[in-house]
Amino acid sequence: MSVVGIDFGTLNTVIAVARNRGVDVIVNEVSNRATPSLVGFGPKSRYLGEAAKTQEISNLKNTVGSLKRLAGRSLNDPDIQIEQQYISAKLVDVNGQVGAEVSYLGEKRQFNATELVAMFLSKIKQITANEIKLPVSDVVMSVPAWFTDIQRRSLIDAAEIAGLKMLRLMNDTTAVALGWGITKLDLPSGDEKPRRVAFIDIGHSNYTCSIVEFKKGELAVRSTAFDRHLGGRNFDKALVDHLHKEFLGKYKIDIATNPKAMTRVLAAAEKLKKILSANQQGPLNIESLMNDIDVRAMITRQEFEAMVEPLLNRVHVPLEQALADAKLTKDDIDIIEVVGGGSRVPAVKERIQAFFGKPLSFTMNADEAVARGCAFSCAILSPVFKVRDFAVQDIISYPIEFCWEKDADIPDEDTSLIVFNKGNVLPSTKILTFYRKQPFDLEARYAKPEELPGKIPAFIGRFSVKGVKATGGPDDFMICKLKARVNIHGILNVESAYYVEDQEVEEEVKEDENGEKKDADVSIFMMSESTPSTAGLKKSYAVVDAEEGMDARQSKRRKTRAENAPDSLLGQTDVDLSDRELISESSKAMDTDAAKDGKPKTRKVKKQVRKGELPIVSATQSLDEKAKHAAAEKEAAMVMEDKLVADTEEKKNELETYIYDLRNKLDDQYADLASEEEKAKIRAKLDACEDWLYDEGDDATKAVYIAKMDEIKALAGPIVQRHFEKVEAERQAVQARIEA
Ligand code: ATP
Ligand code: K
Ligand code: MG
Repeated sequence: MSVVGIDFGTLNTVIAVARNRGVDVIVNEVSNRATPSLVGFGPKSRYLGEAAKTQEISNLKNTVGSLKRLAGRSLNDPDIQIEQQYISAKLVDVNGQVGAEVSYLGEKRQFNATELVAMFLSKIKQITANEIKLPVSDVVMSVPAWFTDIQRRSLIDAAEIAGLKMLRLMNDTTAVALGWGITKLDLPSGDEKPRRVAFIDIGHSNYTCSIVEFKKGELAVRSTAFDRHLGGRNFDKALVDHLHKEFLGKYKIDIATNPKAMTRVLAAAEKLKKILSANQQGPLNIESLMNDIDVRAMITRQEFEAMVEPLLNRVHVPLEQALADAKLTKDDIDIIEVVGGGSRVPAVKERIQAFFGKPLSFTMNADEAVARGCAFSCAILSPVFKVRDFAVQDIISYPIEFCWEKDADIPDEDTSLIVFNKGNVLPSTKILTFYRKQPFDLEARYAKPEELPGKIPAFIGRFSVKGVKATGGPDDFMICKLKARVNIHGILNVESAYYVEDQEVEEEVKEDENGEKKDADVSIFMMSESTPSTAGLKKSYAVVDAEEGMDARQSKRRKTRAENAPDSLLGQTDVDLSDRELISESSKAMDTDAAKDGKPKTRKVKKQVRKGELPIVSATQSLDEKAKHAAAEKEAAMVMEDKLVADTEEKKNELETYIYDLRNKLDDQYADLASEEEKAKIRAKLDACEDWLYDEGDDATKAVYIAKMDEIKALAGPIVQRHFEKVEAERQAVQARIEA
């Protein structure tokens, strides 16, 4: 079982694996430590990763990049218009999600963003499996903190389509923070002031700053702020815009009219940008860019910085926001760690340093820190790997509210409530209480749509609570409890619902091994505040915080606890931590009849006793199982097809090489071992095969190449045998001489 971390970048993807002695970044099939995040399509197969990059210039219309930024988005989103500037394939609408239209296997085909991401992840899976020689399933993958529910669901669907099990989608900077913290042995403990680190990641397309507090064995993200549209590619674009104008004047060519020229200038601009990170000036030369014209330019760092001044002026914004959200000042930050390829621009570093007024740290590998952090997270979450426990507590990026229809029986009921605020810890579970006589629906949505990227709709999901009916009791309402959870991926679900009844019970007060009050009836839940009295019903709901803290430890603890959890009155055993925590919380507030004479302590409490489950029908933005299954089969078929094409190509190459080799050997080591007649016959066969290869045999099947090879081998067999015998005889002669 493997433990894998994936930094799925806009430009490059980095894979890290946990091995016995630590975490290593692995190389792909051409020994690169990062793989281009690109998929391409050809007449016979797909080109994924490096192959897509190699083909890019000659296959622009069928090459798609910026994959993660397409996931879960729609074509009419203004953000997607921005992406189209960086993507050479045509973006189209595919059943509501953006996708690409390409020519594949000689046909026009459309693939949606989830499918495109799945294709790339399936390549990442292959690269990893080839390198570590183990099957790959469990992964932790990075995601920008600003990704919403629908974007995250798309990435998880894509991973599943590719046959990967997502243990966690982890925010980029949180992954960096984990990688930083897990290796530190001197973190503050107990009541000491936590160590505060600002993690800054500037990638190819986006820029994030998280402020994170560390203590021994744990980290808590305090705030995360971002610029969704600031990264290396914006700097490249500034250079391209400049060169566009310069070439118009100097060479009278308009690169904007020629996609191939544009792509070549973009690639050259990126190279020039990197040169300018280390030098005061740099050249740009492109031969025969357009209309047979060679272009050249020389740009100084100063000129470059003037071009990107508007971008540099945005650098301080997320930093300020992150401090404000964390309610901290610059002086509270102990360390500023900077990662991401985009941070290598000297002027960017200068702006960040000027903002904080202190030196920056570059102790982490700028290109690999995210992937390494993800691999650590995967190791922590994986049941098969032992790693120092380190708890990771992240936060929610946008407030989430629930809305429902007014119940006619409850006159002054509200119809919406913000359940998860921005900055709420993640993962987190909250219990919602409703008083109802019949089944009802509720909708979850982002409370501030204007904060969402582009035009992402506020809608998150619709949840129908079934099985609700009038109780026939004094107030006739069923008290319905809904468990809403933002999970470890940052995705919202209503995970379960049940109903309770008010009862007075006497119970023993026990202490469990953690010194925590253990409640026998874990199904019983008491609200600590605003408990509506069923008599004078005022408010129809109450939300009680059941926040979970440190996910890593708890996700393990959770398993054992669920197993050990005593059966409830109804015999349900699937009680999760949040309930238990709630109970211990609310129990504290209760009176206990603590007998001092050694008799068991008991207390009389009014409790809501769990009476039964309520079925929930969820409509979220994940693919349903059937669609996911179909997509997975489609992907698996394409993987097989690609493999067949690759194998065929390999057999063809083998045949070509064999022809060439044999022809040489006939003049060399086989020369004296065959008659002229035999040799002439084989040569004729080789010539015929070669002619065939360059003609109709150029595009034959694997079986045909193998058959051709066998035909030649049959002809050459006797000679090869004679050669073998000759070599063997010589060997024996040498052996005999040694033994004599
Ligand atoms: P994102 O995080 O935005 O999704 P990513 O993870 O793919 O994207 P990175 O790999 O962190 O991005 O960074 C890639 C960017 O860094 C590119 O724009 C690249 O040109 C830029 N970059 C890399 N090296 C240098 C350098 N020496 N000087 C300037 N820029 C550089
Ligand atoms: K990356
Ligand atoms: Mg990145």
